[in-house]
Amino acid sequence: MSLVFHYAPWSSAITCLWAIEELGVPCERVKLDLQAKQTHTPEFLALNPNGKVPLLVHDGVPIFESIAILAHLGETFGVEKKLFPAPGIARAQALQWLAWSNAALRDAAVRYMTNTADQFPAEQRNAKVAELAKAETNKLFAILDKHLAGKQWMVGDTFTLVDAHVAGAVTWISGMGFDTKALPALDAWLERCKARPAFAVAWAP
Ligand SMILES: N[C@@H](CCC(=O)N[C@@H](CS)C(=O)NCC(=O)O)C(=O)O
Repeated sequence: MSLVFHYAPWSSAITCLWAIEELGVPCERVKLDLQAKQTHTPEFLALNPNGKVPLLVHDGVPIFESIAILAHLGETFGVEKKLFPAPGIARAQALQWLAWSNAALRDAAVRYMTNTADQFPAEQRNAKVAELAKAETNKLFAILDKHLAGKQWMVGDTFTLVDAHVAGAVTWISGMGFDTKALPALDAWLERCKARPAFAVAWAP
């Protein structure tokens, strides 16, 4: 069995890196420099035509999109280790929160970032779009806080890779100035997630 994982620090790949650490599976890691356009070489584009990380190559077969990678790693290596639910209702809930994290939460936060951050040309930024994206992100944080009220983890009674993925998104979004302190259940859960040794490894520069 061979696993090769392509990533860049502080990118969408970090939650998959966190998952690989939690699972403890042997996996070659290839660190790429996004500024140097290392995801746009012909060799990389042949594996992922989108030119983006994360990318997992499992026994020679490339898999892109963080949710697909995370779910694949979870169902292949995580069920016995209780890091991913077995097929059934809990598995559906896991997929539900993974999809929500990317399609709703990250999407709103990316819209906020691209309409506020200096790295994007001023003439392409729109203050109204940024305001709406900020409100949406805060609304989604409130939904997460409500879901976590009275719970330790996102799905079931133990930490799973779903916690890693969603907490990874929340950590990144918090870095843009979104405060979690007024959301007690979310904030306490985030601290529990960040206390895991794998978090520090995944977020290293
Ligand atoms: N929806 C994708 C997002 C992937 C993505 O946007 N990756 C960015 C880093 S956060 C990237 O590799 N950008 C490099 C580029 O576009 O040149 C996922 O979740 O895997």
